[in-house]
This record gives sequence, structure tokens and C-alpha cells, in this order.
Amino acid sequence: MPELFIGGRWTTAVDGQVREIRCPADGTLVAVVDEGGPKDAAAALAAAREAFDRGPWPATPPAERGRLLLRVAALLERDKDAFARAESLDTGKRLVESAYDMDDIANCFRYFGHLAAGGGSGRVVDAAGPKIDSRVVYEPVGVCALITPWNYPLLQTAWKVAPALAAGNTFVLKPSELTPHTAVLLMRALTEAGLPPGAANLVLGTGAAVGAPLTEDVRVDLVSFTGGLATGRRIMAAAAPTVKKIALELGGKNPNIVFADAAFDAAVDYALMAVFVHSGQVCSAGARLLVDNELHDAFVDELVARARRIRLGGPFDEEARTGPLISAEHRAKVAAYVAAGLDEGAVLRCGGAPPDDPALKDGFFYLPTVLDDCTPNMSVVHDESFGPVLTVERFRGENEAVALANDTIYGLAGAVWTQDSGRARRVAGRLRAGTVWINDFHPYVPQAEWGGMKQSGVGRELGPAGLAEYQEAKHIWRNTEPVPQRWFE
Ligand code: TXE
Repeated sequence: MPELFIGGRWTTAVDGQVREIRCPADGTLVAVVDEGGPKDAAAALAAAREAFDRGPWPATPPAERGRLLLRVAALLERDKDAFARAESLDTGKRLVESAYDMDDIANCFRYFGHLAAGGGSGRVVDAAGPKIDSRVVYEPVGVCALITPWNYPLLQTAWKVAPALAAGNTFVLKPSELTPHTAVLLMRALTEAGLPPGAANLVLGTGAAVGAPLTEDVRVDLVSFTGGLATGRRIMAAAAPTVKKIALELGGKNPNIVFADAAFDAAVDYALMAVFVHSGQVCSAGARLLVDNELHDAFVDELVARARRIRLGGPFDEEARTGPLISAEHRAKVAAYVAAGLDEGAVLRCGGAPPDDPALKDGFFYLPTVLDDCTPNMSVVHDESFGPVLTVERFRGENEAVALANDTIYGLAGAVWTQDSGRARRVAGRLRAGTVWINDFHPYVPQAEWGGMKQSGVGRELGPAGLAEYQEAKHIWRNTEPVPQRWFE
């Protein structure tokens, strides 16, 4: 069955291109999919434009749009196993993690479904006196280009698709060329839920051939992108000539600050989870451990001992605790960051190489790695390696902890571990990050905004602000008793 979805019809790529998708855990062929190009992107944009300018979706009452999103949530739950399996085969991640993701994804659709169904975000403004009806209404932005990455393929897509549809937009989705399958399944669910043709369009393909044309085209009103910083900068520049709205989530280099009075066992456990879950391919990964000098030796010894025991494996290995990296190129990049860190004086405490287990030789695995005695000037400390690599720095006192934590161009997330609630609040208040956890790491809820300060991005996803990204405010002023003003007399 063809995999591009344009104007409500499944189709192959105009130029007949295809791509092999292989599982990163063992290199097995998952499928051969259609690979679109600029002509397919243009056709999808024409369909999305037509559906926005003349189709029923933007004018569908918000409550009805909300009900459709709730039906999508129910379909995602009905087909959870198929979605989770597809996600695991594309990404190599453990099936159980893909299943957690599916729960989050259904919740995301449900949250925005209820938000839309609740309606009523417009307001009456009574600033101009009794003869004026003045109200502000929120309308869809228009045609959205949604460009998503490979680490949480459907989750990142849901964070964009659900609010975009809740607000009444139409869209063209371009998932990562490495992980297309759950996007295909989502188009089927949207269709089954009753979304009108043209409101949702899907073009598979590379960033250069499909993503870039979408970011340049005048028919696109908004680009929402999650991915790497370098690509985010390119997209911002590409969107400038036509002054598109942009929303960018560009990752982070997130500090995990552990004070000497932290609950030791929980702090070690979460420090491991913070950085090694999904082998570090998480935008909010706690990749920089900042540990109180007093606690350093005991904490890092215990952490390293536990990191050595982490079992790697493919999606269906029930004993495995984390999986492979997405590609050979990505693993080479992670290895290069580790090598640079060692050159610059970091001390390797564990990992630092692919595993030697012959059962893992066909996958892109890399051992959980801890680099001790790191300093802020090392590239492995300030760049996002996006792999299972933890750098450790020591601090003495609250001020130094905060200074080190904020010494980054990123500002997505961070955590502080202490049993002193005053200190926890003070440090949380001083961290320049869009999300701060106190005595925790990684949780989020669709009700709360997610996004980055500084170069971690522009705008917010989730929460009421996540819906607002996809809306334009319009002020409508009605003079109920117009009388001549004689301005020019
Ligand atoms: O991402 P890209 P890559 C970070 C992480 C990783 C690095 C590079 O550090 O090592 O980015 O990963 C599409 N116009 N993150 O190269 O290029 C591309 O096809 C329009 C953080 O895989 O950012 C894909 O769909 N689109 C991150 C999407 O952009 C373009 C998640 C993401 O790919 C394009 C992933 C262009 N010119 C990587 N070029 C996070 N924030 O969670 C590429 N694309």
C-alpha cells in the first residue's frame, strides 16, 4: 500500500523513489517505503491549502473538532500494539517503552480534544463603551508544516498534530525519513475518526527534498519543528523571507544537580534514568551531572557500578533495559564526542565503546558511558551528543551549581536534588530552563507547557500555550451606532 497521503488519498511518490527502513537493533529490513520529493511536497501543500481555504475543517465548531480528537485517542488505544510494534521496529527502542509512549500519545490527543471541546477561549472586551461590541476570537493560523524527528517519532508528532487540529488548521506532516511508520498509521486513524480530506497530509522523505521546500513555500503559514539545533537554525532562516510563524524544539544539554543532602539511592537511580533511558536520545536527557564535591566520590562510584550493569538489547528482549542508537552515523558522532572529551582530560569511568556481545554486533549499540572530572569548556559537556554519555562536574555551593548549570547555550530542562526545600525552590527559580524538576527527572503532563529557553527553541508545546501556537488572535470591533465624525470637515 502506498505511504504518502495527499488530499485524502494514498499515493506513491511522483518520481517513484523508495527507501529501505532497517531496524537499528539488528539491521533487519522492516519495509520499503515510498520516498517523496519536492513535487510531492508541493502537491500536499496544495491539498492542505485548498482544505484550509475552502474545506470544512477550519469552520468546524471547536466542540466537534474536540470530539474527533477524542475518537482518535480511542483508536490509538484500540490499535496500541500495532503502533508500538511499528515504533519499536523503526527506532530499535524496547517495545515496553513504545507502549508507554502510546499511552502518552493517546493522552495528548485527549487533552487537546477536551481543550477544543471546552471552546470559549474568545472574550468580550468592554474598554470602548456601550456603543461598541468588541471581542477577541481565536482562529487557526492556516496551513502548518510539521517536521518531526526519529527519537520519539509519534510522540513528537502528536504534540503538533493534536493542537494543530484542535485549533482548526490543516497540515503537511514530514516525519524523519528514518522512522516513518507510525505517521502512516496515524493518517489511517485520523481518516477513520472522520477528518475531512486534505486536512491531514503526509509526505515521507528527507529534510532536503521535502522538509526544506515546506519551510520556504509561501503557502505555509506556520512551521513547527523538533530536531537538532543546526537544522533549527536553517529552518528559521528559510522561514524568514515569507515571515512564517515558527515553533522550534531544538534539544538541550540538561543539568542534573545533586546536593550532598540528596536522597542518595533515589538520586543515583534517577541520574541513571535521566541520561541512559533510550540510550540518551532524549532532548531532555540529564547528560550533565553536577555533583556536590562532598558527595562526588560516593555518588559517582555507585552510579558507575550500576551503569555497568545496564543490559542492552533490541525491542523484543525483555531483559534489556535500553536499546541501540538510531544509525551508524549517529553512533560515530557519539563516539567522536567521547574521544574528544578524553583528549581534553575527562576520565573514562565506564563504557566508551560499543558492547563486545556478539548478539549485538549488527545493531548500533553503545555502552552507557560515564566521563568524570569534566569541565565546561569540553565539547562533550557543551554540545548535545544525544547518546548514552554522562559528563560529571563537581561544584562547591549553590552559586557555583547554578552558574555551571546555566553555562550552556541551551535551556530546555534541568533538575535539582536536595532535601532542603528552600534551596530547591531557590535553585529552581534561578535555572534558565523551560522545565525544572525537583527530586525527579523526565516526567511531563500534556496539561503543562514544554519548550526551551535560549537556543533550545522558540515557543511552547503542550498546555494552553501549546494550543495558542496554532492560533491567531483576531479583534473584531463593531460600532453599533455609527454616526458621522466629520474628521475632514
Ligand atoms: O536531526 P535533524 P538529525 C539533535 C541531536 C542529533 C542532532 C542531529 O543532537 O544528534 O539533532 O540529528 C528534518 N529543512 N536532535 O540530523 O536534521 C529531518 O528530515 C527541513 C534533537 O537526525 O534536526 C527530520 O525530519 N527539515 C532532537 C527532522 O528535520 C529538515 C531530536 C529532524 O532532523 C531539514 C532529534 C531542512 N533543511 C535530533 N534538514 C530533539 N529536539 O528532541 C533535516 N530536516
